[in-house]
Amino acid sequence: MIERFVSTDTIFALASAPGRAGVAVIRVSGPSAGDVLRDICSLSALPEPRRTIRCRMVDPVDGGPLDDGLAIWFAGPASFTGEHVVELHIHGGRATIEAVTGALAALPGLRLAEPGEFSKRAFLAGKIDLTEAEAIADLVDAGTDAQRRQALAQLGGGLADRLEGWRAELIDILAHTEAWIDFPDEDLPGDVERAARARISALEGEIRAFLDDNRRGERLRDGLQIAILGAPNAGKSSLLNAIAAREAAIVSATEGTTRDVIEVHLDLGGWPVTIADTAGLREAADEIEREGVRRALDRAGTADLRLVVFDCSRAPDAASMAQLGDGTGAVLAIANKADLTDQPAAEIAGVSALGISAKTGAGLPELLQRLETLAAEMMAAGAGASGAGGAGGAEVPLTRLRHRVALMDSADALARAATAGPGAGDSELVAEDLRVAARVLGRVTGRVDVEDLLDVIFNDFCIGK
Ligand SMILES: Nc1nc2c(ncn2[C@@H]2O[C@H](COP(=O)(O)OP(=O)(O)OP(=O)(O)O)[C@@H](O)[C@H]2O)c(=O)[nH]1
Ligand SMILES: [Mg+2]
Repeated sequence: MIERFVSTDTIFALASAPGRAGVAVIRVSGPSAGDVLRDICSLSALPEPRRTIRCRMVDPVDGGPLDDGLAIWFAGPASFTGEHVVELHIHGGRATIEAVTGALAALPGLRLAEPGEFSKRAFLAGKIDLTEAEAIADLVDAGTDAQRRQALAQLGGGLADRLEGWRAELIDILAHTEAWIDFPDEDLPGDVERAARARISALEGEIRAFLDDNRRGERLRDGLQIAILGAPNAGKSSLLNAIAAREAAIVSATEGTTRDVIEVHLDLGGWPVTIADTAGLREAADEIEREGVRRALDRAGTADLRLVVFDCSRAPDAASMAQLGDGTGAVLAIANKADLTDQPAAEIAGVSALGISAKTGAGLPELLQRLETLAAEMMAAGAGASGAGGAGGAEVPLTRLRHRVALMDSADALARAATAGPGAGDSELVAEDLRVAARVLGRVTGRVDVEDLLDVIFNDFCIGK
């Protein structure tokens, strides 16, 4: 268990995005937050907590006017960080923000917060667990509705509850196992051991089933990665531009036009998608194009979905056919330039192809619909979610590799525990494996030794990064 943390310094930061806006919010947290509020708003006493007050703000050092705004007092521990917190709602102009933050920085004991420091203090005060802290960062970063819903469900404890449930079950099994270690001769019935092993196996199965989720939560958080591949001049860049509805990539009749990977981020019916246009696949003569082809193949290897584009007025090329037929991952064959032929291929190398014309836009709505369906299949939470708009209340999947690795370690430890031989000596090993399994689960939510993780997790949080 982490020792509860009491900070001695008071931190402040702009909580809203930097730049020009109607309103900006500055948060102050720490022991002297109340003094800051009294001084900056010239109050003789602290206002009622959680009530907005109108406030003519002045520089506490020289009394100069700062702004006319609003302030809210949150008396600790009933605040986000568990400390005394003040929110100042000021006009969102750059000069006003600079004047107020400058005045705060000049006060003794106050300093600018580090990235993620408010959330870190909230975690250390026991207000939120690590998965909830991560959910706050995801909510701030959510660019599509499905991402927002996933982050909100995680913030509501959807993931933490499941993990803590497993940990509680493990601790209970451990208590029984320890009983059989401590009293081996006390004639503990064999069925106690058998029952414990059955529970261990059942838990391992449950965790493995949860892990077998096609990485949907991580995909939704990161966005589905789609790579456009194909021979030079097949119309890959034209397709990217048609999907993005803008001239994102250069199109020309010269083969080998695209060399770098060009990415476009899209919201497809609520699902976040990154589409990457790549260099045409061929034995390139010059060094730059060769590097482009290498990058294209790299993308092909990491993409969640590959769109392999063919010019249907020409014979399919071997490199693109190889992409279709390599048997790995999801692929969609696209027969482009349907406007040039009366009979666009309905099938290429045994894979059914979607006929489109990037030039005229024919077939594009069908392609977009297909992509949206595939995106939903690859990112929607388990049964019950009916698309980006219907994921509310659905189970919360794993959203980070950190969670996945911990669950895999936990399941492996349980597998060892379930299969260790009978006997008192082995019971010790079983108990040790159960402790390992419980510990790695506890690290996901932050219930046990996570000091080494905190900087890694919270430094990643930053508004407007
Ligand atoms: N008729 C017709 N021409 C197309 C279509 N799509 C692309 N083109 C043309 O085909 C040529 C190549 O298009 P690009 O989109 O640059 O092809 P690419 O696959 O990106 O080519 P590289 O970047 O060289 O690999 C251009 O002259 C386009 O105008 C289409 O659907 N119909
Ligand atoms: Mg191109």
